[in-house]
Formats: sequence, structure tokens, C-alpha cells
Amino acid sequence: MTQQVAQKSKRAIVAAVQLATVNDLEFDASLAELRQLAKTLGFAVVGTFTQKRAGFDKAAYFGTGKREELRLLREEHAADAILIDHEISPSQAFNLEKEVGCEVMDRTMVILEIFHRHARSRTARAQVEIARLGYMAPRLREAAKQAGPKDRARSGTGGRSGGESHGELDRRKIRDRITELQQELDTMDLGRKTQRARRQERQGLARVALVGYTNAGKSTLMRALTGSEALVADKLFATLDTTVRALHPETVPRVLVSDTVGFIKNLPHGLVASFKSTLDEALEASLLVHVVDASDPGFERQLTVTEEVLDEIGAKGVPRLLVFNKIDRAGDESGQREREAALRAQFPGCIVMSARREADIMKLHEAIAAFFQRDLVEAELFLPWAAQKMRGEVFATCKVLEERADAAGAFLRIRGEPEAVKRLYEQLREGTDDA
Ligand SMILES: Nc1nc2c(ncn2[C@@H]2O[C@H](COP(=O)(O)OP(=O)(O)OP(=O)(O)O)[C@@H](O)[C@H]2O)c(=O)[nH]1
Ligand SMILES: [Mg+2]
Repeated sequence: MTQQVAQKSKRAIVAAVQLATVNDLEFDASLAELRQLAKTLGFAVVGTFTQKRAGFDKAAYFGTGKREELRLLREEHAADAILIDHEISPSQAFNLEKEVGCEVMDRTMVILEIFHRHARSRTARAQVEIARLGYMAPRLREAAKQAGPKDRARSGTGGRSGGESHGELDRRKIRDRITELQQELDTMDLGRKTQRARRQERQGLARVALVGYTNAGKSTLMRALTGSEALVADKLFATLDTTVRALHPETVPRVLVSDTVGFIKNLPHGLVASFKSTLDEALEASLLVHVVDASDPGFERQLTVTEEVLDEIGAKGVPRLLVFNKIDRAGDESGQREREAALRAQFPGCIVMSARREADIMKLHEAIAAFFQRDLVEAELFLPWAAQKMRGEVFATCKVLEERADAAGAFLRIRGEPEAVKRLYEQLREGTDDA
């Protein structure tokens, strides 16, 4: 799908320093991702600017000559913003803005901005705002320091503060606002008690969470697996809140699927913390379906990033099913076959698929169902005619493999979770005791 660019969309140049430790493939993939992030924010990307450097100094991200080159490039393209593919320090950003004469946003700022625009629920909005304010505070400090006593105003990255005292005022406002938001979140947390009760209802239920890098196809698979209307978009971070739906067609046991927020390289730290609650859903799952975009040349990096963040939020021990999606986009037919074979060899037990193919969706559906059925037990149940009212429950909680009837009642051969089968036996015993 082509991204719609509004008529007076802002023009941006993406720019980065390539350190000696970063190879070309990685570097290019990261820049391509920044371009995608820029588009998601509505920028038209008009240029790319790079420099190989051993490192950056405290004050300047690019070397001296390069900064002048960048200034000229910006003029040539009439760019409104320079987007830097690193998190840079407030003073680096400030100095660069002064030299190139336009707004400078770093990767963190770009991601925070996208999260800010896409957050829907009150919780998500409050959490994103806390992260943004945390990011802004040192930058305002820098702006105030740079402006000095002369009270020079600064344009650009959120810094509108004037002199020292003004800056202090802003900083106090930020602290107060963060406290306020935190209190708001705490109150909402009380509201979550009801949610928790609902969760308890779900406890013991089979839960699977779709996790993975942004744009890998999680929401598409969510829709296909559950017949729901999850938001699917060729944008980064289309999904910011967790949704939960039952696997469809329904299975025994019933499996609940949740869609989650996407991961990204250098996820701003404030966001890792604040989105932990969103990802908590993922931690409650007994199975994580890790979706990877197989058509992306940098998929291994995406895979590593996701695994790292999952470890970071404490999901290390949760079983994984690795799913390589979008195989239909991995070249021509023979290219796709080659990629598939290579993936299978490298990641035994993985699923290689396309969300566009019905048969592949069924394959994934089966694999998920099979995971939850591996602990199921088979049992024989005799339901006397007097206990027929239990039939509904038997069918709801177990899979009935066979049914025979005689004069006294019905024999059912069933398969279900040990707990469910035990419960049925108990009810049956109680029923007979009553009689
Ligand atoms: N060709 C192809 N495109 C796919 C496939 N799966 C998903 N897509 C497309 O990829 C884009 C992203 O899909 P989403 O399902 O929104 O991705 P996501 O992982 O939920 O992304 P975030 O919510 O941003 O983390 C959409 O344009 C989908 O139509 C696939 O198997 N093949
Ligand atoms: Mg999504």
C-alpha cells in the first residue's frame, strides 16, 4: 500500500554516523527502518546523509566538514527536519540544530512521537506522556543552559524555553505533570482490579500471545486466526494496545489469542518500562508465537531484538513458536523455496508461512491447538440418562471422540485437560450420590 503523503507534508533528511562496529547490511537496514518511521510520522523523506566515523565526540555527532555538507544538503532539499538514526545527547542535538538551521530529531524522539500519536487507551496515553516528558526534561535543561542569561528562544525539538528561570519553571512543570500522570495511572490501576478479576476467570484458560517486531504481521495473523477486526496497517506501531480474542474455529481447550505492541531496535527505555503493562499480557501466556518478517533482509536482527526485549521484561522461560511470515514476499517461487529451506535448517521446529494463504493460516491454527493439546488426556465417561443435563458441559470443555448409547445411558470417549476431566468425574459422582 502506498503511504498517503499529505500535500504540505514536512520534508526530512535521514542521517547517521556509521561506526566501525556496524556492518553495511545492518547500517542500511536501520536507515531503511528510520525512513519507514519517518513516513509513519507523515514526513516525505527527501534525502539520506551518512558519515563513517570511529566515534562521536560529546558536542558534535558529525565531523566539522560533514556538518557544513549537511547544511548545504538541507538547503538544497528545503528540508524541515533532520532525523538522526541514534539517540543523541541534548547538546549534540542542540549544536546540530544551530548549524544546519532546522529541527533535529533523534530516533528516540521519532519513536516517542509515533507512540504518542497512536496511543488510544487512557493508560497507554498516560504512559507515553510520562516517557516523553522524561525524554524532554534534560533537553529543556540543555536549551536553558545554552540560552543562558540572554534569554534567547530556541526553536525546534520541544524546546521553547527562554532563560534560566524559565527553564526551571518548565522543569518543575514537567515534574509536577509526571507526578500527576503517575497518580492517574495508579487510580486506573484500581480500575484494573475488575480486569484482574476477569483475568482470573481466564486463568487456567489456554493463552497465546503474538509477539514480534513491528510490522511483522501480528495483527494480520490475529485477524486470520480469530476472525476479528484487529487494526492492520502498513505502518510501524499500528497496534499499541493489547486485544484478546478466541482462536477460531474454536478448539478444545478454548485458546485465547492476544495481539501485542511491536518491538523495535533501540526501543526507548522509558517505553520499555511503561509498556511493560501492555506486554504483561504476553507474560501471562503459556505460549508466545514469535512472528518474524521472513521477507526482510534484516530479519535476524529483528529476531534478536525481540528476544532481547522479551528477556528484559521477564518472558525468558515462556515457550516459543517461531513463525516466519510474509514468505510470499521473499523473491520469486524458487527464491521463496530456498529461503524456506534455509530457515527450516537454521531454526528447527519453526513455521514458515504467508498470512495471505488460507492453508498456511490453518497450519498455524493447528500448531497452536496442538501445543495446548499435548497435555490432554483421553477418558471414558458414562452418563446415565438421569445425568444428561451434564452433556452440555462435556461438549463445552472436552472433545467428544466417540459416543455410544444403551438402555442405561450414554458412553462418551472424550479428550480434555486433566482438570476438566477430573471436574466432570466429580460432578458425576456428586450427581449419583444425590440420587
Ligand atoms: N505480502 C504479505 N504481507 C503481509 C503478510 N502479513 C502481513 N502483511 C502486511 O504487512 C503489513 C503489517 O501488518 P500488521 O499485521 O499490521 O503488522 P503488525 O505486526 O501488527 O505491526 P505493528 O502493529 O505495527 O507492530 C500490512 O500491510 C499487512 O497487510 C504476509 O504474509 N504477506
Ligand atoms: Mg499490529
